[in-house]
Amino acid sequence: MSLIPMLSRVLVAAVVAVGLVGAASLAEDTAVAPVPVPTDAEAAEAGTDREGKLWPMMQIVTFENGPCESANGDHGVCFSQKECEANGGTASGTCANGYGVCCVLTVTCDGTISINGSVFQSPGFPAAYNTFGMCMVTLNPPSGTCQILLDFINFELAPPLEGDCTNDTFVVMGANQGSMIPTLCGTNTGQHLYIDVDNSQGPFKLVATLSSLSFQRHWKVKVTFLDEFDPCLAPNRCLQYFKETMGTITSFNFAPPTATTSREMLNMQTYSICFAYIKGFCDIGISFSRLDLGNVNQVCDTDYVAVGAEKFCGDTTSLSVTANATGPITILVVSDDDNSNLEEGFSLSYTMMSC
Ligand SMILES: *[C@@H]1O[C@H](CO)[C@@H](O)[C@H](O)[C@H]1NC(C)=O
Ligand SMILES: *[C@@H]1O[C@H](CO)[C@@H](O)[C@H](O)[C@H]1NC(C)=O
Ligand SMILES: CC(=O)N[C@H]1CO[C@H](CO)[C@@H](O)[C@@H]1O
Repeated sequence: MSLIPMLSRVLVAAVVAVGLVGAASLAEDTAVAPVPVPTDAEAAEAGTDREGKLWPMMQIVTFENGPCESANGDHGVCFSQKECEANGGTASGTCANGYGVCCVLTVTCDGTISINGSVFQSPGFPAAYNTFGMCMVTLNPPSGTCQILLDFINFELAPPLEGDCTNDTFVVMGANQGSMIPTLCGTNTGQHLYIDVDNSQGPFKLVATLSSLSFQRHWKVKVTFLDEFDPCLAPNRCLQYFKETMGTITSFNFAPPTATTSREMLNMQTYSICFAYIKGFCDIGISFSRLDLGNVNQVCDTDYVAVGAEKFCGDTTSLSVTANATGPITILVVSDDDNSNLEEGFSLSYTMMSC
């Protein structure tokens, strides 16, 4: 698509003068914005025509439709007030130095998402949603979209049973043929997925299929559309992508177990975790605080984590690896269709090391 960001234009009336005709039709949008209002004398001087009438001083303010944080901490998109209303959003707080509103665009079951930064959430969020059946949204990405980023701001579905998502599932449809997007369930708050769609005609859907099991299920998934020039784009075929020099990574459904949830590796996973290349940094130090996956005798066949070409499995709370920087550094995660041992998965922290 383009390098040109989506923009809003707001026509700002600094002085509303008598005799102003047709200003509303000039404007794509108007706002009374906190520009300094001139004194009467200044205004008279600046805006008085020869007949002595006051003319308004109009100014068009342009700002980018970037991400913002709403008054109550939600994720929103910076829009003009009118654009926010036209798109069915809820304005909460301001952005762009007060010229825009932080517009929270939430969509729920049977909705469609076409605006970058919209959120798919369960009805009544954060209350428990206990309606049996399917709750899905259709994604309608702008043309040129080659990747869709899903951020799980909140994600609680019924837990797996021996690694299988037998009760609830969350499925992404429309990814490029051949990319294996894992079926998810359990707790995945804070996780993210990059979905390659550059070679797919869609349809693109996020589908939550909910069992009749009564459960505190609720979710909130932010949808970001990325085009091929986007600096946020992940390398192709990476399900997860980490761009900071340090951070923590866990397997899906690795949250602390509660009375109704369990920390359990999900079955049938094969995905790559990738790291950004940051100037000045070479090797990556990887330190597992938990690795509970596959054979304890270190024969890593169908359940393992591979750092480069080296596979790791077993049951440990301390394991450190240095990933060499020659070529891309990736972590491959693999699990088979059986977790009758209730293996937990993994949690690691990583640090990019200076060259
Ligand atoms: C899923 O549902 C089945 C049938 O209701 C039940 O036996 C099973 O324990 C449930 N699994 C979980 C993880 O709650
Ligand atoms: C969507 O928003 C993100 C920032 O949240 C931005 O990086 C990206 O370029 C936007 N995508 C499009 C297609 O405008
Ligand atoms: C070239 C290089 O940096 N090699 C290192 C790769 O990582 C191992 C540890 O996993 C080191 O022992 C090598 O020196």
